[in-house]
Amino acid sequence: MSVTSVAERWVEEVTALTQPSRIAWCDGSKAEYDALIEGMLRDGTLLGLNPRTYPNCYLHRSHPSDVARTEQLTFICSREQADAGPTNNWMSPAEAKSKAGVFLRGSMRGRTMYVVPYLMGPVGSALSRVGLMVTDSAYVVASMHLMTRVGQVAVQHMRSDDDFVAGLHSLGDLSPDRRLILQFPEEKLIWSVGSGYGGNALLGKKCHALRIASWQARQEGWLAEHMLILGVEDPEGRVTYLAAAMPSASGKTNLAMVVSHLPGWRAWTLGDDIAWMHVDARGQLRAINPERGFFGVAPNTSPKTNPNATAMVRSNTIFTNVALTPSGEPWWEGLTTEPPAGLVDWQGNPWRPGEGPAAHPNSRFTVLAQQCPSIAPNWEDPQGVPISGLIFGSRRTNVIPLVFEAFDWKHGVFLGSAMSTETTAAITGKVGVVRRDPMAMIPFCGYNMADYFAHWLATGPRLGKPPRIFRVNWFRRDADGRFLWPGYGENMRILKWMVERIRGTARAEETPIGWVPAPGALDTTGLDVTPTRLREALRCDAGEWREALAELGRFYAQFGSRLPAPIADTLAWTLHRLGG
Ligand code: GTP
Ligand code: SPV
Ligand code: MN
Repeated sequence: MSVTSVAERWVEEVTALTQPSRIAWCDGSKAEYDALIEGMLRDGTLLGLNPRTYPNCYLHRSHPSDVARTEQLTFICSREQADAGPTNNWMSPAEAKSKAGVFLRGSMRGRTMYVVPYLMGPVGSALSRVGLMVTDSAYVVASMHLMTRVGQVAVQHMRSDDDFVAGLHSLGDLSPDRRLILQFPEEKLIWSVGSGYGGNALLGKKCHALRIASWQARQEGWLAEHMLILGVEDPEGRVTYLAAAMPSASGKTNLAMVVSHLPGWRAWTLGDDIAWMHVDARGQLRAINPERGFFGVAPNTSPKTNPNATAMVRSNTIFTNVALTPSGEPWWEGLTTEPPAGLVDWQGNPWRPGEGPAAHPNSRFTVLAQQCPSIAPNWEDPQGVPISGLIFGSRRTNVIPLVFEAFDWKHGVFLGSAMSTETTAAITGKVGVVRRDPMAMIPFCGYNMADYFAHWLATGPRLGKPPRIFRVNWFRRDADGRFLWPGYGENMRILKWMVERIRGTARAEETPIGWVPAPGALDTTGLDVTPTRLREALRCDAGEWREALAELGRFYAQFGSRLPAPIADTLAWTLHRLGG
């Protein structure tokens, strides 16, 4: 492995700090992956699953206090606090390094430090970016193999000596009291200590591809977003590409792999979590998926809800914090209607019904994207795919209709900025609390969100034909708490309406908040939803909206004069239309 001198110097620096006993440079080969797995089977980090029904699949149980992202321990360490903005935790670079330095000094003594060069994005793409991470976790390295392109290929994409994001990761003692996830955008640097889980530890994902990349994207004129990418194919074989932002554990993987019940309509998966989008020379918005695999939510993944995911995790998959059956197979709530007898829970204890979930609600699978039956043939196209529509979705029990369309780009950016959602198990803390989550980026935007809204607004006029922008909510409920919309495969009906809107053929009705499907415009052939319930799902209640927008105004207020005027104006205009 040969890297640049700047990279070598940085590795020397972190070696001096963490004092590992061994250093292993990773080349991303299959032999390396197999050796990592071997070692983890030997030391108990991994358990082998049933080789007949789940070949080359493994179970990892993380520390019980390390099962989700910890946002309260995540900081943007820009030089100026104002550049992190009011929605991010901020620490000065000096204070951050001194605090985390205490946990990192000598943290790799007696351990191996793996040096992992990784590429985010397709090979040969001008939009792909390089990272160089060190870690003392073999589980993290094996996960990076599945989630990114590891090895010399990464180094080959550096455009200069220092063209990489440096990431220092150490497990520390896994205590939340000694855990910090630090992003230094001006230094293209990440320090993460005290967690081995997901977005805290796989530094290519949220730390690099969203927090640091969003900072770079603003400077360089592109967008780094928490979005899935999919292609919708109609019965004539024409494919329309859409990207959709939804908060953590709120439906991206499921929508990206949706299986249609509508004859002739099908979806192609290009990504399930992150999209990097740029405006090409013709003014067309194009998206690449910077990742190589999926780190997906296990609970409720079943042959009924997501047959593609169920099929793709039957081999070569690492499961984290799922339950285990007596025959050595993974299990989670929702996989089958009845839990099998003799389950062992996610912590390795015998499980009995009524004891709480057997699998952790944020249990996950890690698997190569190429294993997905619906993976698009062009998912690694270096040019990316042309995006014709953007979707903002969130998890709301009430207020937000099933689907509606923005009037134009500016209004769509407003709708994205106005998003709120109910929290999920993907983050440590209370589940089901409504919080603001503009563009599903509240935990991931690496800079002041007022500037982020401005950046989105400024992107519109650069586009020859701006994508249509839609708002969705699969999670609206009736008075009895039942979902008004069946979701999952039926979401293809919503995608079909969007594609027809983009083509100018679908009918819609104007409301104060946007275009809602006209009666009969949604294809409900063979759908088991009464017209009354569908109307309820699509309803815009002016009173509820006025209340919600008053709260939104208070959220905007914290940005002060940095909030772009078009956002404030659109809020006032919407309130006026709602009779407020
Ligand atoms: P992250 O990987 O955390 O970013 O999550 P994600 O946005 O990819 O969410 P995912 O698709 O994994 O869905 C998370 C949970 O949302 C699943 O366990 C489902 O229970 C639920 N879900 C997804 N789609 C639907 C839907 O259409 N309707 C309903 N009711 N629930 C859904
Ligand atoms: C999310 O929380 O949005 C995830 C999982 O996709 S993690 O990798 O932990 O960020
Ligand atoms: Mn995510």
